[in-house]
Amino acid sequence: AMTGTAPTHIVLGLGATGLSVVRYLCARGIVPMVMDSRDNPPGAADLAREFPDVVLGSGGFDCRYLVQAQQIIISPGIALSTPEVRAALDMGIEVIGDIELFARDLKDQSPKTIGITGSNGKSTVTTLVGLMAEADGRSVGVGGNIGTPALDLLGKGHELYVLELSSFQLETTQSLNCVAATCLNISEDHMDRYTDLVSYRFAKMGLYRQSHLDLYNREDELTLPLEPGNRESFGLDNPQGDDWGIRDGMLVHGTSEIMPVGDVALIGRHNVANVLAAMALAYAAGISKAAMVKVAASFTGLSHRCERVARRNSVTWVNDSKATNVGATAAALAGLEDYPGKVILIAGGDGKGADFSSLQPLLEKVATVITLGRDGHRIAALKEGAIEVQDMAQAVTRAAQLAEAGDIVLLSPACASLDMYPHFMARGDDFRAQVEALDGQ
Ligand code: UMA
Ligand code: ADP
Repeated sequence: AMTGTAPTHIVLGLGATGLSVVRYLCARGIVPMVMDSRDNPPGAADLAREFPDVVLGSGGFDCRYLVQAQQIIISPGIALSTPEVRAALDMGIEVIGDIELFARDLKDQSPKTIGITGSNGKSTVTTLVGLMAEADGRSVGVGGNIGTPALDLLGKGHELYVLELSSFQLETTQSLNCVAATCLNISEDHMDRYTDLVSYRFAKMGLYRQSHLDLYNREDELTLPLEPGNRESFGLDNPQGDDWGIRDGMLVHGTSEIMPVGDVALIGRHNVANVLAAMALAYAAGISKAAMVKVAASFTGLSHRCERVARRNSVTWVNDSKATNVGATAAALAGLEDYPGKVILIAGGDGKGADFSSLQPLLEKVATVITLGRDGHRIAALKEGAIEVQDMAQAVTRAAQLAEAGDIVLLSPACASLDMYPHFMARGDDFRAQVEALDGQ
């Protein structure tokens, strides 16, 4: 039971973010109260061990405390429209996210943050910029939505921070002071949390207001800043002015040539766009061209993103488990348009309220679609002869029966994994394990 005087600070959500906020506040002498709607929040054991004085209320949000707080720090997994949160907001209580705490901590310093948002490619670009900074000899902190909570990066003497930012995090952030920031692309995602694409896009666009340089994608008009400001663009075509692009087979910045496109180690056109975006951001932070080129020519990608995990009997198996929305799966399929063999696609999972119909034309190139998960049947409906299965083992077995030499089997679900797995990594690992298990058969 919660007794005693009401706490001034309440942390909502006890996942990775909530724990990082408790750590941050406690280190500054503020003992918050924590609430989580889950009966057994994932951070409960860590909290009890590290911070025995911090009270945890689980299984719901207690309005009696919320309406008395000075400040509520909300986790990205909790919607601002949650009734208990709305009640506090209506009473004028400040509700902010962990990224806003991070921003306020750095507010009196010269800008040293690079912010990256978008529907797809965030983790790839965030990693590229971090590696470029390291290759340039900088002490850099890389975190945010990519995994390490932003607050955990502070206090380590970093001269630069590279943050991956989700639309959820940006909804509760106003004070970032970015050297440069980008919205890489906008396509439908998280339609279970947003009423429409406009409100989802609006959340992401908020990042530009918090940046000295707005980097947008000139091939995606939805990424264009809504307000005037210092801006630059990237794209796969010939750029104008000081923009970033491709001319005569070379990556270029304005009139200056950087490297041949063919030397980029990542595969796929969308990844060339990611490399250009990373270079533009790195350049804004003063990172040397040599460091950018070195990383672009050597980084072959993160796992679970169009990752080749096996080649057996001349069939290639690709794990793209991180494709948790339609746009990412569309990019993977577009990259295979000229593929000479058959493509077998494994898709489905938690669709988050998405409209899958835009996938239909791309499925023409696919020989067979195998679906699984809660919303798999909605993808199966888009392709004649689609096969619905119960789990990954069945999906991989069926794919192996259908695939012939020269074919490719692609796991690119267009859905979140949470209906069947704890996260997309577990789904990709299962795929890989099932493919490896084929060898024993
Ligand atoms: N939840 C509840 N009740 C609560 C709190 C959370 O049911 O009281 C649920 C949420 O609805 C969600 C899950 O718990 O399904 C996790 O939410 P969380 O806010 O506790 O998440 P954290 O563990 O703090 O992790 C968050 C990001 N997660 C989300 O935004 C959902 C992580 O991004 C991020 O790495 C981490 O902070 C550090 O910054 C993950 C993610 O899936 C990878 N992000 C989404 C995406 O990329 O599509 C946005
Ligand atoms: P995010 O962090 O935004 O989810 P990732 O870099 O982890 O982005 O990639 C997620 C998925 O999106 C993967 O399936 C990947 O192949 C695909 N992807 C990466 N970059 C792009 C892009 N620029 N456009 C479309 N899809 C992309």
